[in-house]
Amino acid sequence: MEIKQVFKNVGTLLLFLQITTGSIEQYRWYPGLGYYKLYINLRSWQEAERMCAADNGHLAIINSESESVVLKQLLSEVTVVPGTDSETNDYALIGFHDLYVEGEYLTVLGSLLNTTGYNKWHEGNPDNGLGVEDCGGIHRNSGKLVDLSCETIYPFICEIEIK
Ligand SMILES: [Ca+2]
Ligand SMILES: [Ca+2]
Repeated sequence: MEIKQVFKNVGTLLLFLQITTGSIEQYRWYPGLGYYKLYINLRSWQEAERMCAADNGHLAIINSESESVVLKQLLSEVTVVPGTDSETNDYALIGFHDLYVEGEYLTVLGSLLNTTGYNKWHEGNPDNGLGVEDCGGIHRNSGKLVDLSCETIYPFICEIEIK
């Protein structure tokens, strides 16, 4: 095989890997806010955060009303996420939790949730449902916050911040 052909094949392989592994190219840029990607692969919260970290990002943190609108918009583009049921389809995991102290909500970057600039809860939340809801999410219709089980698998939204 000619050397040129080898390089071409390596290039094609790299492109394939970028597409299949969820590279930054699949993130969407929103001016003034950052890069976001809705993963429709269903994951538990901690597994989802690991996948965002592998993209050099983190589970999305909402800092404003307009950022909540962006996340809502991403969700609205996938009306039914494959593998979800009528309940889990309503939510996507984002970057906050109360894993350390019940009722004390922290972002994945360690700040208190009520200092992020967006702290609107969806009706009936947080309710620490069944005593196990310590992981954060967003409701697809309201764009507001919910507490969810950390073990249940959901779609999730990663964010790469503007540097
Ligand atoms: Ca809780
Ligand atoms: Ca809840």
